Amino acid sequence: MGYEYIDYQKEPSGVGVLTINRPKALNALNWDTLRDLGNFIEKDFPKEEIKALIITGSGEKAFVAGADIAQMSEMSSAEFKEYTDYAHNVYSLIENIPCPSIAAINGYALGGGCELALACDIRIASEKAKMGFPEVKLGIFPGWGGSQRITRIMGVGKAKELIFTGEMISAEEALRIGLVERVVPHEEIMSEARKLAESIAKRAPFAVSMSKKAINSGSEMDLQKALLLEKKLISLCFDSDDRVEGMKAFLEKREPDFKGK
Ligand code: DAK
Repeated sequence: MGYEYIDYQKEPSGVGVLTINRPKALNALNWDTLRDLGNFIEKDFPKEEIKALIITGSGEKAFVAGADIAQMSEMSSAEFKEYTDYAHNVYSLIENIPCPSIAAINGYALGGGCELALACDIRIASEKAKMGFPEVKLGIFPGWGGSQRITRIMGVGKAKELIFTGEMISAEEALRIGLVERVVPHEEIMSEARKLAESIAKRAPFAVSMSKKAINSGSEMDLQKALLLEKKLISLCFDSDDRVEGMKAFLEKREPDFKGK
């Protein structure tokens, strides 16, 4: 695949591990890194094969320390708009991959890095992680989907407190306010993320994917429309080979052999 700033590995369990790899700058997303991430997700991510994707950062200190401030400071308004449009698109692509995504937050997740974690379905943080939106210290605000995704995840009041102050919070505080789902010892971040990904990978992939769609799309609709969507998607699951296999395996008291269709 030949990417300079990301690594990707598929594991035998059907879990993919995507690592943002620019540790010298705490994995800050400059144009090249963002482009590698975008090209990979759009063109090379083997979505038919992968049952859960873990996204993490390279090195001991950071998940992603945000957009690249040095590069941003030199941009014209037009370049800044292009950078933002591109980032919006990449984060939406990540949010909408068919399988669940897990952010394994192994250190700083700031600004655009915290927004990347918010575009994932589930967030697990190392106890050493620090999260926040320092953008207002730089004269901008979280504009890669952050100001919108965070309010949907943890409510308007806390989102405003984090965004208006620009303060970093600890992993424990992130857990308390619902910004992450779990906090684990630093050295166990990848093993815990893998354990979670592998437990998802064992389930019926089509059903997991449809449940993601029902939750993501349904949460943007009024309840009646969302219930109609749920009915449509559950019917698709009922007609799948995996549903036949899952129920048959239960009755035969054996493990199911799901094919993802
Ligand atoms: N950009 C570029 N380089 C960065 C960086 C970043 N975000 N974060 C860290 N680095 C670099 C440092 O400059 C340093 O490089 P050298 O000096 O070694 O060459 C190296 O990484 C190590 O960092 P430090 O020496 O600073 O490490 P410390 O442990 O002392 O501090 C830190 C770690 C994470 C507290 C600190 O590095 C820091 O505060 N970093 C900046 C974090 C930040 O402010 N992130 C948010 C970036 S703004 C938009 C909307 C939003 C956005 C973009 C557009 N639109 C609406 C258009 C997104 C904005 C952001 O994400």
